[in-house]
Amino acid sequence: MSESQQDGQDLGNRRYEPPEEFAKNANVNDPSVYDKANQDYEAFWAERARELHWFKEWDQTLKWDPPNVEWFVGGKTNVSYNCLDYQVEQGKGDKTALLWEGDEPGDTRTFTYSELLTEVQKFANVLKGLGVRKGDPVSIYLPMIPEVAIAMLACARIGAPHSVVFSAFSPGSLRDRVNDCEAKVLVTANQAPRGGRVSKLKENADKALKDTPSVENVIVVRRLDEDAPMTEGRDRWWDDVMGEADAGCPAEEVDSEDILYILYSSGSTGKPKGIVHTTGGYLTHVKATTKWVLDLKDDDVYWCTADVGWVTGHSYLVYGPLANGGTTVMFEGVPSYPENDRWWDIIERHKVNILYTAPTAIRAFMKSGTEALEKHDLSSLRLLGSVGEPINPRAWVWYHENVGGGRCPIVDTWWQTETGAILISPLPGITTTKPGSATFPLPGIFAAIYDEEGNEVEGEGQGNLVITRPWPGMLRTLYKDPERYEQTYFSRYGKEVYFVGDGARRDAEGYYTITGRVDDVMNVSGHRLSTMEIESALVSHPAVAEAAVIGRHDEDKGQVPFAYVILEGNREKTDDLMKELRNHVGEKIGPIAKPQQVIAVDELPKTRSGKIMRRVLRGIAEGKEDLGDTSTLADPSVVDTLQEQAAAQG
Ligand code: 7RM
Repeated sequence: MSESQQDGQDLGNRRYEPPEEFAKNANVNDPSVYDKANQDYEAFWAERARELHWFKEWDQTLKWDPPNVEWFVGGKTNVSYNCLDYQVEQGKGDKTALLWEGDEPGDTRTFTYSELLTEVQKFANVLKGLGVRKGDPVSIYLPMIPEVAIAMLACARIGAPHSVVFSAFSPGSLRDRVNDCEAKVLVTANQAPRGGRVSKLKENADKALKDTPSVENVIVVRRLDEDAPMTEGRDRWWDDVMGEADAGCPAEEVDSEDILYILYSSGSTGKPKGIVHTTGGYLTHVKATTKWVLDLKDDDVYWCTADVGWVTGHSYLVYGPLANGGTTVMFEGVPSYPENDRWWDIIERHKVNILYTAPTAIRAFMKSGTEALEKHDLSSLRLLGSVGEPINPRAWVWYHENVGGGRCPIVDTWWQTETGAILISPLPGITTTKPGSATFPLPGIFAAIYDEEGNEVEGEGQGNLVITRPWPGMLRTLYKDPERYEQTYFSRYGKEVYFVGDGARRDAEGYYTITGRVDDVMNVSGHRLSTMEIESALVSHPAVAEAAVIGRHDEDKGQVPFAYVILEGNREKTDDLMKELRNHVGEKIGPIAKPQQVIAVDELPKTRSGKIMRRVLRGIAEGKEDLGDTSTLADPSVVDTLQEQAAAQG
């Protein structure tokens, strides 16, 4: 066994106890919470729900008519009220709710809870003035600026479901999402600065608006003092309508099961799925997990780096922290602008205590070394979070040592757009963590592993991850498509069991490790192999910064593993190294997993949320000319570069 292998294995086998001081002060530090929730999970969630403000209490905690679920049935509440009015009532009016940092360093705006409440009420009145009523979807196509949170909360205030569309999505993606929910109003901005470059957002919106017959009005935020093409009678500037708006708009008393938002999530094929989240259960789950997992406290400055266009931005940048009366940081820019120490500069200047980010970002930092970090005082940090994809042990340990200074627990949080909030994760004051493992289902969450036939895998083992009982934050349906909802999530193992679509492994101590999407499973000569497993074998080699593996069609074996790697900065792309990497995988997993070919590339085709688009890699590996729709890639031009590099090494 080589040194690097031992290293990789050691890392995954390490254990990290919650530091004593941390555990003592943690929001949750009594392990009996697991037993209590196990005994009566409805009562457990009802207790969490009581931490919200309700206009009227519910009559029934849970109504489970598989696959349809309702939580806190008959209860009346309002998300905007909970995030704002309720906080002000508790004396937090002058506390900073939102701390915004713009693309240029030091360009900041802050909103206290009272100020945010005023803006939200005004915008709620603007929407009402445009004829938006309870139940009418509103599309929001805004970058990371305070107005996006204001618009979301204003929708919630009047019971209008919002549909936030990621601002870097193309006009075509925006058009499809607006048309699917038939929004009457679109909220957008003239421009969106990011990384020193400016995108003309309104021009994109206008391209989409050529073909969105439902839209009657467009509100345009003036980000940067520039003009934009405005269509008379349809488009109005945000500042103009806000200037005329009344500052009083009481929150609508909505039903617990009224829709809070629709968030489109691209499935592996065709039409995006409109994931529907409702009010009472969602906020209960999001509020509780922000407090329990992210350990948010009153005096914390909390930074979730996700874009509001993704579910993490909805649940853990906006709703979770505000429902807990916290201070949430929103950053408009990118890690590399103006210098590659921007994040560390933000943490130092704003004294950030909790950082919640994605492994892809951590690996990028890892690749460029620790110099940028060392320039800054990161001692304010006390907890680190990870979300979005499996975090390999080496990145985990790097994050722990270099960002967390060895003192901060890491919560590796597993969840999905569909689950609304975190389901599997450590509780940082209780759980002993192992790098690479999301550890255990949270209290009140019932996960299991099933084999192909639907038998439960007991104890140590591997298979398909499922959730066997409903949870408050779960999606309620796919917008206007209940059949697809049932088909996608509740047909694989029947109507009562939620099929996650991820594989998982459980060790002898019950720790869960997510092994990746089961749709990325390949079958090599009848052997099941996870692409992610091969990827983690590759990234455990010190020469590899990042890896993506696909199953390439093969006449003989059905499929063969084919790997793309990004090398660590100082490594050269030699044939010997490629051979060494193939052997490394062979030794780590077994000869069957050895990639037929390893290609070194400069970049991988990623969506804007950092997920690798394997479909494109498969096409390139199979020499296809037509790679399908690549418009949702963060940078569609990587495709050409990849094709060149593949041809050169093929
Ligand atoms: C929150 C989010 C969901 C998919 C999910 C997994 C993967 C997310 C983790 C993870 C391993 C994690 N929503 N995933 N978190 N895999 N460990 N901690 O990302 O809908 O965009 O994606 O992401 O495959 O099914 S999402």
